[in-house]
Amino acid sequence: MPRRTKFSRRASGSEEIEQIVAANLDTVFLVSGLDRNFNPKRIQRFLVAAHDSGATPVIVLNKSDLCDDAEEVRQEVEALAPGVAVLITSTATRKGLKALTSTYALAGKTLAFIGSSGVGKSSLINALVRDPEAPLPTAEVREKDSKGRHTTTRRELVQTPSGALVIDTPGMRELQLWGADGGLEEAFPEIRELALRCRFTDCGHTNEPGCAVSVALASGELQRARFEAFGKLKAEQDAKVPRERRPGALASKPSWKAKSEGKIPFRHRQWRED
Ligand SMILES: Nc1nc2c(ncn2[C@@H]2O[C@H](COP(=O)(O)OP(=O)(O)OP(=O)(O)O)[C@@H](O)[C@H]2O)c(=O)[nH]1
Ligand SMILES: [Mg+2]
Ligand SMILES: [Zn+2]
Repeated sequence: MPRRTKFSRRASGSEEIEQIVAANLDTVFLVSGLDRNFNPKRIQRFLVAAHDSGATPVIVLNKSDLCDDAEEVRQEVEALAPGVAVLITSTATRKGLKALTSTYALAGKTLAFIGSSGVGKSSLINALVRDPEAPLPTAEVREKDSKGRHTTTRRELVQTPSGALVIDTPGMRELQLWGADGGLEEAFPEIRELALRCRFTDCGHTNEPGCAVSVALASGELQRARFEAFGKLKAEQDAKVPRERRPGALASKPSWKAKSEGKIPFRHRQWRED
């Protein structure tokens, strides 16, 4: 089937290769464990890739039985992920599993569980699929740091009793951004909104005149931590995502020679049209 959505990352190794983790997803569950695995920066990074995928991201905070105040963590995560649903689950107490089934595991929908090793992706899928005959393998995490043991080693698609298709994926050691399909801007909607009001369409939000982002930072309307997180991911994306993979970009950059011969106009700053 043609790919409608795809969750990609840069394959590990030195070469610039796209690894498509899963395609045609309706929902991508970004799973974290509420044990020592919890890492808000990682969630933010996964969120950018999930927004780029075209599927709807949902953040799953699993192992709530191991956390004294999951609601407090939920609030922290909601602030990192405006507009994204945050679910609190536990395969041990079955908390949140009904919501997962009744809202997302619907007939004809395709879901994938993504996250680092040991967060409980396979355990959650086993709970959804409820097939005691053939459960997906799971294994205990390391005591001292809650690190998983990379138990799932291949991607696998299973069906729930309701008719949803669920993809289990191996735990990711790292997620390097691949695409640049607007996922970063979607993950930081308040910055996107502000940037639309900057005078220059390609404003770098540093010292440009008429920069709405700088004004919002100065007034405290925009949190500096949010802007810095955005800036780091943007720099990574700009450094790693070659121009030709950015949306609307030319397949190859016009050469300096072609430019200087006047065949291709020099790129110049454009005023935003009102
Ligand atoms: N306390 C607690 N343990 C859980 C929960 N969910 C999963 N676990 C345990 O966490 C360990 C890792 O679970 P897995 O399902 O294998 O994790 P995974 O994300 O699939 O890991 P990889 O396949 O290595 O990527 C297992 O020992 C599970 O029993 C939970 O909600 N609470
Ligand atoms: Mg697994
Ligand atoms: Zn600006």
